[in-house]
Parts: sequence; structure tokens; C-alpha cells
Amino acid sequence: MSQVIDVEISSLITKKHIAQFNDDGYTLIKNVFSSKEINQLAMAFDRWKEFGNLIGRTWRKQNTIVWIEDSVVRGMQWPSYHDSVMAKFRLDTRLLEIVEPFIGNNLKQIINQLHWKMPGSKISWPLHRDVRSRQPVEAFKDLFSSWVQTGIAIDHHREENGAMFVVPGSHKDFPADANDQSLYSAVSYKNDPRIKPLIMDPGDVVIWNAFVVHGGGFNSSNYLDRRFYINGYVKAENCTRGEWAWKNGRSVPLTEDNALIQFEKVNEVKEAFYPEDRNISEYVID
Ligand SMILES: O=C(O)CCC(=O)C(=O)O
Repeated sequence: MSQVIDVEISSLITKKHIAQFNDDGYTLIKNVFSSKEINQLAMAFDRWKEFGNLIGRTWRKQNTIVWIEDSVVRGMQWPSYHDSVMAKFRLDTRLLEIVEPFIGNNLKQIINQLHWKMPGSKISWPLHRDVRSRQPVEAFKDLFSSWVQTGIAIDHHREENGAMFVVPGSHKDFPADANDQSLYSAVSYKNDPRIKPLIMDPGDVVIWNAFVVHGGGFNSSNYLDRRFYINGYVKAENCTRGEWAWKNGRSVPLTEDNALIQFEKVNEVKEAFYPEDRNISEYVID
């Protein structure tokens, strides 16, 4: 990282965070949420996991989807339409304070996502760049500097329980061309000398660039769950999709009208359904 004298930009972001984000493609902000807040989020995660166990198979209602693989609840998108705890934290002013120096305060949201990795589960996220999921490409302008993904650690993230790995600097390895599909999957980076686990404690927040290589390994621990709350924001003027998050710094709560994000038929198919019953394959995306 370049030598930077550390100066606070806000109560959470310093010049070092900004330099690390620019140089490495990610930065970690420690102790953003208190243990009480994390307990609240952990309970919300558990309620959705129980919901997943009850419904038993991958299930969708408009933008909200619960992914179940081999009877294991592994992820979910857009709980916030139906869950006041998740909805509260997606618009928490501390998240705005963290992303604002990078993408401003007039923001839409594309990702509102929960990841579980239960001990011993066969869940992993092979190394990739998130640009792969920012589709269609033409809905996003200048993705490199208009998009930030955030992740809140609910549990301790350690190598043994499936912490995310990141390859610092890999966002600059190639021109940031969102149309270049050869960038999307990045499994060959597993032997890159720069790769490192992202060690997080509950309440820490990581933010990363759409072009940095990252992914997560297996949870091989016996007891440590590994839950991660992910919210991705984009400069509103550079994206034609998404739910509003903040308009010039003022938070915008969700309504029951779902915006077009990743589910193309969001306004055609309003009922809940099991995609399998309609011969629809649902892939886990990010
Ligand atoms: O949950 C993880 O370990 C990885 C998440 C990830 O790679 C992503 O959200 O793009």
C-alpha cells in the first residue's frame, strides 16, 4: 500500500481505508456494529434459516429468494422486503458513511443478501469478480468507480470456518471491462501469492470493488457458523436498475413494489413459487 498519513475522513473512514481500497480493491473497517446489534442480526439470520428449513426447496417471491442446496439453506436475497431488522441495517447511516467517500450519497441498491456457511457444509464461493453478476452490462455505467459491495460479519470469520479470501490488487490486473467475460471466474488465482483470508470479527465491515478477485472456502470447523450480511450499492445516476437506498443522503425505505434488479419477471410474476416446479433453474449469484 502507498505510504499515507492517516487522517479521519469521517468517524469510520480514514485516508488509509481509502488508500487501501484504491490500491488493494478492498478495505476492512473494524467494530462498526455493536454486539447487541450483531445479536439482533444473528437472530434475524436464524429466523430466515428456519423459514428455509420449513419450505425445504429453493423458493422465490419476486426479488426475494431463498437458495437451498442439498437440503442446506445457503443464501438468500432481499429479506429486507419482509424483515424490519434486515431493512433497518441496509439503510444504517454507518453503511452510508462508509460508502459515501467512494460513491457519494445518491445511491441505489442491487444486492441485499445473506450467506450462511454452516460447520461442515459443502458451501463455497469459487474465486470470481462480482462484475460477473452486474448484469445486464448495459444497465451499469462505469462500474469500477460506481459500485461498492459491503459485507457485515455476524460471526468470527477465520480461515477454518470459511472466511472470504481476497487477492489484493487484482482489480487492476486487467482493464476493467465489464463485457470481458474472461474476467468473471478467477479460480486460477488460488495459487496467486497475493491471496489472503479476510479475518473479521462480528461487527466488522468489509467493502470491495466489483473487479477484485475474491471468494470463500469451506467451513471445516466443528462449531463456528459463518454468517455474512452483504449489501451492494451503486451511484444512482450510473445504474438503471435497483431499489433506492439513499437520495442525496436521505434513506428511502422499501415498499411492496419491487424494482427491477436481477429477476427479470419481477412485475409479471408476483406470487411465491418453487422455481423447480416451473422448470426454472436458479443459480446462486452475488
Ligand atoms: O460468503 C463468502 O464467503 C463469499 C462471498 C462472495 O464471494 C460474494 O458475495 O461475492
